[in-house]
Amino acid sequence: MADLRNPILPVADPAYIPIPDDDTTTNLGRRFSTRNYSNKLLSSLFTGLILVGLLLAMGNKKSTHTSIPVEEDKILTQPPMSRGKPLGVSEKSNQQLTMRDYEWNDMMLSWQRTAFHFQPKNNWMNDPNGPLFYKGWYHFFYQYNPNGAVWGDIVWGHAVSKDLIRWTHLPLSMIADQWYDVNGVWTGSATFLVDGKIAMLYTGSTNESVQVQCLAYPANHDDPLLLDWVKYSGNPVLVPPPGIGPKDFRDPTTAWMTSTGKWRFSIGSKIHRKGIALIYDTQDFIHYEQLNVTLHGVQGTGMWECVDFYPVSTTHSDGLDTSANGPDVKHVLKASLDDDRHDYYALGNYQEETGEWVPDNPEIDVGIGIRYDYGVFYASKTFYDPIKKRRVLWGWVGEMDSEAADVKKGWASLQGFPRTVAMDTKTGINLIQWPVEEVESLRLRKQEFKDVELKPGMVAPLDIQFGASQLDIVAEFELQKEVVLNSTTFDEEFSCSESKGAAHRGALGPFGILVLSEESLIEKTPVYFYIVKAKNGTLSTFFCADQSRSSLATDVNKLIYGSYVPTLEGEKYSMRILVDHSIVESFAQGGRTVITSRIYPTKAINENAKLFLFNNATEAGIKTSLQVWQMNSANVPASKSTKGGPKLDIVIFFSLLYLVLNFDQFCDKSLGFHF
Ligand code: DQQ
Repeated sequence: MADLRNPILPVADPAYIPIPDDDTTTNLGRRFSTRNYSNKLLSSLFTGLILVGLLLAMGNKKSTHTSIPVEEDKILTQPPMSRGKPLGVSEKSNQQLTMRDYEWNDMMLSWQRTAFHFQPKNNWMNDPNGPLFYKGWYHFFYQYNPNGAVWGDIVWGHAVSKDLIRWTHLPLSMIADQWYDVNGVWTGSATFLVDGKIAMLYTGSTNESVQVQCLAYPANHDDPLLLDWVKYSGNPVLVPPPGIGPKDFRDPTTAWMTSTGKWRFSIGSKIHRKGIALIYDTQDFIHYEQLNVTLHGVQGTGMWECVDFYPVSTTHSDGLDTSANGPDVKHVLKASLDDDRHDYYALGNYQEETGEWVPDNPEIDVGIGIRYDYGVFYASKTFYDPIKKRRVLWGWVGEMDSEAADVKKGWASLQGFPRTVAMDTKTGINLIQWPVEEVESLRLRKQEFKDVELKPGMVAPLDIQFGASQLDIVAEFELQKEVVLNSTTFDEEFSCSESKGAAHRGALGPFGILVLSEESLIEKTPVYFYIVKAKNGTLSTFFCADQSRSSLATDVNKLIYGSYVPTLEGEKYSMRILVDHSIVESFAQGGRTVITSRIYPTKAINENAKLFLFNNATEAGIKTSLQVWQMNSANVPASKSTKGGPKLDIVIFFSLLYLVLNFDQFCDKSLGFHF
């Protein structure tokens, strides 16, 4: 029987013990794991054998399928059922798609799966949760539906990696088995305590869909894989305070240490239309004191989800521990806006005495200014990596196709490739995001193109020898200087999303790269710069990605994304693009502006995916140099099953790994048998 006390914390009576459902009372504080000693081992093996048999039978049956059956001429007359909103969380379905279902075939759908982005083997995934580094392993937890490819039945998935690229998927770490989280084990964050132990705070959606905060901790801190988690017997540790709606209280941040030795953290909320970050102090993660101020709030921004709060150095690009403070430090406040499902951040100063954070520039405050990413990127979370002294950013990249297609392919959502995040010490007004350096270990063959010149209106194919579905592209562009100086075509206003995309011609742009393009350009995704010259001669740079001609399919979003990107005197226009099948991540000017796109071509797949350079400016020619690497695959191919369930060999492998790693726990402890 597990010890009901919290071993990571001083023993204390819970401040608040709500009355649980009758039938769950006896479960309080028990470990999730059902495995304990030898009788459990036997039952596990027996169950495993049955499972193996079942999977074998399923596998044999599936192997006769060559393609996924498609329903004839199905017209979507109704938008898909709303996901999330009724339970008091942001919309999780792609509500904008009411068009005719496209007839996706198996080849197109299997191409969409990625080679080096994090994704579970099947089913639905959303927010990153509690990322951390522990005893040699990067841990990644995430919102996961084990029962299907749409949002619902949310629990915590778990995977580990040595390099943030090659992941080993582990058993679920937390399931919805208590009255206080039976409607979902929602988003949470990890805090390392002074003695190196971990406190995990997460939001539970109760049996009445009230959002409460709960404490969990590793059952065995000696286990580097952190396989078992214990929910604190006194959960929930926090309920919505007076004045806060029962469905407006979620997603605790990582806690940071104040100078008085207390832990402090934030929880997202709103009051009417004002998005706010509530703030709490605690010494033991059991008793909490709400501060009588908020960390921050912005009128008109609606509910703040997945708040993140962390320090950045103003003088160097190394990351800082979440508790760092002092001179040469600014604090980043990020909120995920329930209203538009985008992640907004701002730089500012944190005043520890009052607990308030003040933006450097109130005109670009949280929710009304800068975004991490101008494409698909939400519910993000950072963690401090003490080994590489960097802050790493994870973000959920949802689907932009139809739910029907997700169900057919058996999975939905990706995580953005992990990025280091640091203050841009050159501009002082924005962050820099960049793929973690480990991505370079996936680079295979390289092709280089030097000083390629393109006159206005030209498109040039790039003869890539290794296919164009898995690439790392680094490119630099120069505009003809004399044309830039002498042009009298002024273009005061520009917006990527309100333009005609890459077909919107100006004197000095657009120019860039067509990724995932079919030979005849019937499908293409331009990633490009557009330079605006104002009457006073100043230049502004925009960085855009145009999905409008990316697919012949009728049931995918085809938006045009992008924003302004700071470009300093003398800098060339530079971009880096990671192409990984249906995800394209584009970084401009060293990561000052980032765009993540989801692309669902019907023709520009496999060997038909090509790369082109283009210059659609009307006046300026461009000169380009680029390096293109073929990227290796880090991911295990998906299961063919659309219903879920990992592949048989993987089940066996991980079952054995699981048994070996936990062998001591299966043995009779009285024999003192330990490794
Ligand atoms: N996702 C979780 C919530 C969070 C939302 C539920 C953001 O905790 O607010 O899956 O996507």
